[in-house]
Amino acid sequence: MTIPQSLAGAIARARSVAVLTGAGVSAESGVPTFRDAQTGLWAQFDPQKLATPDAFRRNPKLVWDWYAWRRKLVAKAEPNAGHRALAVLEGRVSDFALITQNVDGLHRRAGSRNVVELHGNIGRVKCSRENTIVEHWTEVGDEVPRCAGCGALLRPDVVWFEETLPPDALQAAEDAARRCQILLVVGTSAEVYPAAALPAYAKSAGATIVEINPNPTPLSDAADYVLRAPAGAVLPALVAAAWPV
Ligand code: BV8
Repeated sequence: MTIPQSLAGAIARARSVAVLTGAGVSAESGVPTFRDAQTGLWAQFDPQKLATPDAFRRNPKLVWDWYAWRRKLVAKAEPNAGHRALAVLEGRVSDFALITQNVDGLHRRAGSRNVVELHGNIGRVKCSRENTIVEHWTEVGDEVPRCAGCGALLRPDVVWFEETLPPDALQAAEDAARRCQILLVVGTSAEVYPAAALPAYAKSAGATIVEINPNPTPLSDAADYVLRAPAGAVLPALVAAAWPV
């Protein structure tokens, strides 16, 4: 993967870098992206129709089982070279922020520390009424487990469509987008808001926008650099080009 010298030099000199990742950065870890066709039992379902409060209200068991299936997939997945390169990059840049739309926790498992999880984390479960995080729960037969405190159904601690993002996370992401000199946008179809608005904030603040994605997205035309290849190949090459050994 050849990295333009001008980009490698800009990365090496940058004081402040932000990264926005989507499901594509976990694709090479075997975690299906949101728009990949789902497999097996879930092939018949559209994730955007399942990841909603209404779906959970109408059929809590179906939604609970979908997340249990994805949780098992994520537990078996390992961070890939792209995740690891971002952890290395964090150590090389004085002001670094990793903003992710992913709920799989793979950035932290790869060693990234300043991770802003815009859409929550599939590994966490909370009470659907009190929003308190529940560490342990018992699954009784086919029932969706309930909160020991108030009896309400438990649910994954993720942000569904039509739900607002955690205000602190969104604020941290917007601040990072506005202050960075370079924004890497990796593995996202750039269609889900308000995350998809972040590159515009960075661009209007004068940042260099770099899209890393094998496919075009609505962001491609606005990007200063478009690296049309998988994140697992591009990100390690970017770090190697910026800091040649
Ligand atoms: C909200 C958690 C206020 C759950 C997810 C304008 C402003 C504000 C809101 C809206 C708006 N317009 C519409 C909305 C509503 C909605 C929205 O954006 N809809 C879209 C579909 C138009 N937004 C919301 O509802 C948000 N809430 O704004 O609250 C509000 C309140 C009421 C009414 C309206 C607004 C909440 C959004 C969060 C939803 N939750 N996830 C879960 O995971 O189960 S989003 C979910 O989809 C994922 O988390 C992910 O973030 C997103 C999918 O996006 P990607 O990550 O980009 O994944 P995708 O599969 O699409 O693309 C993968 C890309 O990777 C592809 O481009 C592919 O080419 C690339 N790729 C593949 N392989 C590789 C690769 N790239 C690199 N390397 C590879 N190897």
